Amino acid sequence: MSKLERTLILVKPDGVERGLVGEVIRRFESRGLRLCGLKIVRPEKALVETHYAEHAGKPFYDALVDYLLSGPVVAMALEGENAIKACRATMGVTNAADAAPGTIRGDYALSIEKNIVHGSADAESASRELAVWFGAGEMV
Ligand code: IDP
Ligand code: MG
Repeated sequence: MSKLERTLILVKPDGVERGLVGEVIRRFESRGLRLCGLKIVRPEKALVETHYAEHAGKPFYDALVDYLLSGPVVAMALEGENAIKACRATMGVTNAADAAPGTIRGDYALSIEKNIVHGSADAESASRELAVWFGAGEMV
């Protein structure tokens, strides 16, 4: 069934540092997703901890928070039919070493940690994460 959805995508600090912001946006826009929010931020630690609350306590959690704090992050809200699943497919799987060529992670990353992009996993995460990164009035 097709659903009009919004999802949160982040270009993580490694993606920004490597100049991949335009490439990431191009891939999502080419797929037919519409930008409805876009900004570059140096997030506070508390924001990153809220964003990644589901991973608190895992062995990689502290390194993950440090990674998100290591440089500017580009946050975007994307809208389209089945946007959440479509964006995850365009990104490729978490471990970039396993990500298929043609996906963002499969074309630009090799590691499970530094993997260029974040995308919301499901509808509940998407609405929670969009509210973490975008204030009222920051999306069109
Ligand atoms: P996702 O980004 O594909 O949704 P999650 O399992 O939600 O993957 O993990 C969030 C992020 O945490 C990953 O994108 C990656 O940066 C990091 N991460 C996940 N698993 C590991 C791990 O086993 N070691 C190191 N970092 C990890
Ligand atoms: Mg996730």
